[in-house]
Parts: sequence; structure tokens; C-alpha cells
Amino acid sequence: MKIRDIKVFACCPGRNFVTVKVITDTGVYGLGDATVNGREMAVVAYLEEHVVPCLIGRDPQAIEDIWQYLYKGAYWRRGPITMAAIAGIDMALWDIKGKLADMPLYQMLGGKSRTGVTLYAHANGETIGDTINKAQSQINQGFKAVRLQCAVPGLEVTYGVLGDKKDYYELQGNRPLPPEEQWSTAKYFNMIEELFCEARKQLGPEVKLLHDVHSRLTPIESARLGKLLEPYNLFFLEDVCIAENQDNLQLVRQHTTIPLAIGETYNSIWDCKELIQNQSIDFIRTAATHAGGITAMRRIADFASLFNVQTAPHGAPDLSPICFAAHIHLNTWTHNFGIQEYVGPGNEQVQKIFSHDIEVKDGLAFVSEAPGLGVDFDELAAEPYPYKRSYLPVSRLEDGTVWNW
Ligand code: EZ4
Ligand code: CO
Repeated sequence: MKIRDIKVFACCPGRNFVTVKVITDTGVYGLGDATVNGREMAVVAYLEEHVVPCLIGRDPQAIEDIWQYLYKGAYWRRGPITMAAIAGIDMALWDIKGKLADMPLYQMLGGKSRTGVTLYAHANGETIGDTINKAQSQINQGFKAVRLQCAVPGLEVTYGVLGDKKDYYELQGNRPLPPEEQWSTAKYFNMIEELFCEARKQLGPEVKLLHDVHSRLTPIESARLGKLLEPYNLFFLEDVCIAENQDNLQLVRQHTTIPLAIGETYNSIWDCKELIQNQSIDFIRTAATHAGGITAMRRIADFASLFNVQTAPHGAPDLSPICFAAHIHLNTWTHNFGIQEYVGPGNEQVQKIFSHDIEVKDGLAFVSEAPGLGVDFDELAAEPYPYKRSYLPVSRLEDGTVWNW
């Protein structure tokens, strides 16, 4: 069996997605997600110019060899673009292997560790009351876990919440230049404790509450936040400070027992290694699309299991339904799985282009029994929605200093 062709698609049904289709000489094909939000065409060029020509004619069943060939063989290891390109190919090869074996991916990984995958929904509000109402409506829909993000009084736009009451991800799609947002740590601290104090009062003790700080705080401010929020029993606090310097998390750890989650921007097991083996975090948030595919996620999950770290894959809307499907398979298998981020099935066009039968009910996702990943990609349905240049926002302090978004 040989790889006959590899096609790379960039489409924008509301957001940009880079989709890889590996086609074999038997007609069996596999699909992968290679989307890097705001840098999509870099991955397309990397694949088309540097990866595809090397893979034509190879055995698509040799997943491990192809993964190592693309990783070690490039000389320039790691990095978001390289690892997303590897991920797109890797997912597609696992999809093919599942179709050949007539088995869903989770079966090939080792079978079910659980029946359903717990999801956490988003509640993004203009005010504390608004955020809690949105969380209540997610709970009413059956979600057992909700991430709370609230606009910061005195700042025009806050991460997770836009002034015009849209969710942050609805902004993207057709903007020529990166939008700019403001940040003030002092103003944030004036709001954040009340949000969780009120949420616990109104939503009760059962619901899992989460929060994403999006790397806005310094390590010592992170420690302060952890202590402030401890009484409200968060399931986890995400990206509390930047993690390029992984010792930052040790400092936070010395001061607070709040569970910490990190890793959505990590692109290899090496990025996670110290955080996991030092037990500086409780949840590792790598995504299949950004950390090198299923081959890499499996390795990270097993490594994390040795240190009591659970997986909690990134699930923002810039990960395509192909990645979501990969995550549901991984999460169904991974014994040390924690929770999956979930922002809904996407708009009508997204659902038409990427079809699958993953059932979401009562805050749980149920894996597809279809062979491979169980997602299809409708090239014709994608055609009317070509790629549009789009960026994530850039953050600045009130004095104009560029900050972490
Ligand atoms: O910033 O998906 O947990 N989710 C997040 C997202 C990410 C975007 C980046 O592309 O932090 O909002
Ligand atoms: Co995040």
C-alpha cells in the first residue's frame, strides 16, 4: 500500500481551518487537522513544499516511522508550524489505519477507560450577573463543568468577552490586521474574586468551575490569585502565568493548592516534561493538532500518568472537528484523562463541511464507533468558504506596553 496523493485545504466557514487529506493507492483516505490560528498559510506552505513530496509513494501504515522521519529528518525540530504539519499527517495516517482495521481509533489505542468524556462549556459575560446566568444556562443544558470569563470593569475588551456581546471567537474571520485589546492586572483583581464568590453562591457546590487567565499574570501575582480563589474550589486555573520559564509554576505551587492547567500552546512532549515530572501542574492541555498528533498525545498522556497529571486537551473553536474527534478517541482511552474543553459543534457550515456522529449529551461526549477518526470532510461544501487572513488579538497595558494575550 502506498500514499498516492496528499491534499491540503485551507477553508474559512467562520474561522480558518487547515485540513490534510492523505489518499492511498487503494482509495482509502485519512484526514488530519493542521490549523495554527493566525499563521495558517505557514503550515500549508510547510506541508505542500516540504512534506508532501517526501511522502508520496511511502507506506501509510508506517505511522511511527513517518512521524520520526518528519521530526528527526527535518533537522529543525519542534515549533508550532512543524508540529502542526506533523500532526495533520499523523492524524490522517491513524484515520487510514483505523479504516483498514475496521476499528475506531480508541479501540486501536487500547479500548475504553470510560463510557463518556466530560466536557467543560464556556460562560463569557459582560458582568458578573451575566456570566453566572450564562453558566446557569449551560448547567441547564446538562454541563457539569463551566469555564467563567467576565469583562473587567474599566477595560474596553477583555479576553473571552467582547464589548459588542459576542464571544471572542466570533470576531475572527475577516480582519485585515490583529485587533488590539487592553489589560490591567489591578482592575482584574478588583473583579475576579467576586465572580467566583457569587458563582459558588448562586450555582451551588456541585458544578465544576474553571477559569483561564491567559498568561496575564506574573508568577507572584499568580500565587496571589491562587490563594484568593482557593475557597471557591476551582476544578482548575488555566495558564495563570507564562510558562516559557517553567520554574514560574514552582513559585505558584509553593503558595497555593489551586489545581493548575497549562499547555495549549505547547508543541512537543519536551515542552511538558519538566512541568509534569516536577508535578508543577495538575492538568496538561496539549492538543493533538499542536503537539504532533495522536502519536505524540499518546506519549504525553502515558508520561503524565507516571506523575498523577491528567490530560485536559485544548478545545477552542480554532481546532477543527477533526481534532475534536481525535480528542474524543484519546480521552475515551486515556486512563488519566481529566476534562475536555468544548465550545459547541460550530456553525451550520462547519457542521456541513466536517460531518461526524459524536453525540454530546448531558455534558458528556460519546465517541464515534465509525472506523478511524469517524469524521468526513466535504471538499465541495468547503469551496465557497476560502481562507481569509485573520489574527488573534494583541494585548497592551493601559500605558501602551505590549502584554500577553
Ligand atoms: O486562546 O484558541 O482555552 N482556550 C483558549 C483559546 C485560545 C485560542 C488560541 O487560538 O485559551 O481562547
Ligand atoms: Co486557554
